[in-house]
Amino acid sequence: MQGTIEPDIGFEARLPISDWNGKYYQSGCGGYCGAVLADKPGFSNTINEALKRGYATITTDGGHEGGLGDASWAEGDPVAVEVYAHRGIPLTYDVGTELTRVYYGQPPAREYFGGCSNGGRMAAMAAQRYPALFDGILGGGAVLNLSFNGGVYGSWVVQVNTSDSGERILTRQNFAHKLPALEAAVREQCDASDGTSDGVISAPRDCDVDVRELAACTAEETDSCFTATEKGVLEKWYQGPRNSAGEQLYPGMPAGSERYWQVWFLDDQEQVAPGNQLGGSYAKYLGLGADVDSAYTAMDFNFDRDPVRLAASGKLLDALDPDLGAFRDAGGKYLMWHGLADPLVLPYQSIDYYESVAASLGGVDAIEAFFRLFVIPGHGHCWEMPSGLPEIFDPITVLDRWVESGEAPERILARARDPAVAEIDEALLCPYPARAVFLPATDSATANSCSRRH
Ligand SMILES: [Ca+2]
Repeated sequence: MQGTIEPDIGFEARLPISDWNGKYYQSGCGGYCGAVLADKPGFSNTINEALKRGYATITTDGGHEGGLGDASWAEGDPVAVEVYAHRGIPLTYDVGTELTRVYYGQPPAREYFGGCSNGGRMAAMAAQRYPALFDGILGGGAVLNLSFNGGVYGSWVVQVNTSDSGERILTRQNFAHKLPALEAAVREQCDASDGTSDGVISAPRDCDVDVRELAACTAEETDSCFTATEKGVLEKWYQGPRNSAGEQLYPGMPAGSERYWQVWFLDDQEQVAPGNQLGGSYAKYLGLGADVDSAYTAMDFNFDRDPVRLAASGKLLDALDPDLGAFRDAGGKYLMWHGLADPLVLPYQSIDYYESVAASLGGVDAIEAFFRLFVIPGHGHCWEMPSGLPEIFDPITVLDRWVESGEAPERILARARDPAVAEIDEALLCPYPARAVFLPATDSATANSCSRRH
């Protein structure tokens, strides 16, 4: 069934006609939301995978209509911004659980929330601000620090890839064909930085890519050489945003994330890439608000003056509160994951957040009874395209088993999306700070534990 929840949240609820498992599943929405995507496939801000498993489900448009990369709906509408920030979560919960109760004649026995990207941010908001609502929470690729990831990093990625004459420098047409060679060269540089030369970059933050080592173009430009102009952009992309005093404001593109740039940051002739839309839109409509005029673009963001001006929006929209004590005390379980090669929503914010919760609540040993983070080497942003490494798992089943049994997941078996072209078939994803273990297929029956990590 479809409808609208006050003040203006469009929704679709799908409830099993038979074989209801007695539970409720509420989905988040990605980007700036703006549409009810009830038929979206996979596990990223979707309901059909939960529906197939017998859950009563609901998904929403986040409280407004608009495009995924366009936040113009926020202009002059603080109520819509608050709904998008976090208020939509309990408003949807109240209606979704009531619909379920009326339809089946009994309330759901368990309630879950799941989302990726902005939906992952909503998941964290649910744990932080509404700790009693959900028995279990799934959050992947979460843009926890939305104000800086969107406003600072998003603006930087656009600005340093734009020429003085206003043209985009790296585009899909002129650069996508070079990404495989770039990825291979960066892997060569960074593989061993995590301590193991296994062809996998498992600690991208430990490697500073040196673009001077990349093959230069000489007489003829090929798919595997890089011009000085290209290297200039690459250096800044890997380095990340800095102000004019040279202070680091936010990290840069993860080493190993290159293949995903074509999805998020390389414009083609017809269309601005979604990552470039998202960044410009944050500062204009959410971050700087009434202080900017209608002609404002990402090119206008000032890295000296503007980062502090994002604080008010960050207070509302960022999901960085490390105190999950109320969620823990309510008995909730929180399964978080993040791709280490996510160039859109940098994985370090999930890692840093996990560390902050640990610091706030007695250390990793104390929090892992209710909160676990699984980082996934090679995985990009919410399964946007295959990584070539194991990255497919069923987070709903993992979480549900945790909630029902009380036993936290010690490992998650992930499989490659397309085994025919994958470099490695299977991996054990391990709770942070342990690293994933990559398995030859023949070893999967025997290798069944994550190395101890403390
Ligand atoms: Ca390695």
